[in-house]
Amino acid sequence: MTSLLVIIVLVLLSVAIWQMTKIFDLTQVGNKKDNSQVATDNDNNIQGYLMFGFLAFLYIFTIFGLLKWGHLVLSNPASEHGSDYDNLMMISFAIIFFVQAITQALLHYFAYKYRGKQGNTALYFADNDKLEFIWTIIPVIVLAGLILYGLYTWTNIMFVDEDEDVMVVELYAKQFNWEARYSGADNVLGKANVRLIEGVNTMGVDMTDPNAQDDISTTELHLPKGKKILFKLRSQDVLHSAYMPHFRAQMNCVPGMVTQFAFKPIYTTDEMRQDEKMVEKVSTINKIRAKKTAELAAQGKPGLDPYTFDYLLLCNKICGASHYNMQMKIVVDTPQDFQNWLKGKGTIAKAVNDDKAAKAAQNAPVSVPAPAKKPDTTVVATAEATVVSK
Ligand SMILES: [Cu+2]
Repeated sequence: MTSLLVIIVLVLLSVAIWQMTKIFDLTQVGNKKDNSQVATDNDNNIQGYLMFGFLAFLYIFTIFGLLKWGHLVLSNPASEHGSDYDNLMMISFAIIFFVQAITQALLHYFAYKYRGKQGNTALYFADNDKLEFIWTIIPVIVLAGLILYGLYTWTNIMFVDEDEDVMVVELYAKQFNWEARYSGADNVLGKANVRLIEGVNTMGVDMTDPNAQDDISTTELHLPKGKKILFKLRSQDVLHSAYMPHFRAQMNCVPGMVTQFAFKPIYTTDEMRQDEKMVEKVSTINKIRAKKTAELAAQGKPGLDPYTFDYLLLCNKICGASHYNMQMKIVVDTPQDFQNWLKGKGTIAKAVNDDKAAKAAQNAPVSVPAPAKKPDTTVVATAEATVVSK
């Protein structure tokens, strides 16, 4: 409501200023020698100089932005391929900055040089093959180089060696959270289908598949340092995107198909917390939080907890109302800590069986026949059918 009022006030203010300038123009009618709408040399000179003003604004804002916000970019990638990815981005940025610095200067300089002048006529200039060849061939070479380098980097990142010892983990996206499934000792994920989702089997794992028997589902993603992880990605409902910025990894999760991405984590969560740049970033965040806490305390409200760094899996596709909060904590452990963590987790098969047993126990009294009578086979059969269908 407040923003609507602000917008209305701003619109009314602009109308008022516009009307005032018209009144001012009317008061000047008698004084002006030239009241035509055709630009004079003086007007064109002003426009020409304004071109340089705009050019200066572009350069100053770019440099200011880099100095003020440049430190906000993520540093030190936490995956093996991360530095290749960062190099590709830095080279692309360097080329873009270099080319834009030159072309913008030329564009604005020529706009100034060939500004309108009284009596000037346009020169008819058909073409110049040499000039056209130069301005075509240079971008062709630069872009082809960049594209080839990009393809080479992408292929390297996406390549998963069949013989390499990778750990298969599934990430299951749904509105609005994530689940992870570890493939267990056989390192093969059991089949899964959205139609099989029922009760505790929240990922729709096919419990008749032998490969599914040792699968483990978790709501926190733990990864062992130094081991290549092959992520298999699925979605339960709409398009999501698994985004792990610190590992420079992102892949869409598409309903009805399995996508994949692999990377090797190279720093544990603890190591990343001690990284110089990360320490700096965390202390900046905590300074902001401390300031906010002081403000909240003044209003008698509880303050904010200090921030501690954690890797995150985020959703990077706008998938609905709570998309902004669709995240899962990632912990990179040492291989030993990872094994200890995983050991404590029960399999999905066990959870499903326990659930079945609990439900069967609840239904059991119904199926117990009265001792004196002949066993009522229809009731037993119905109870069995109920258990089977679960
Ligand atoms: Cu999402």
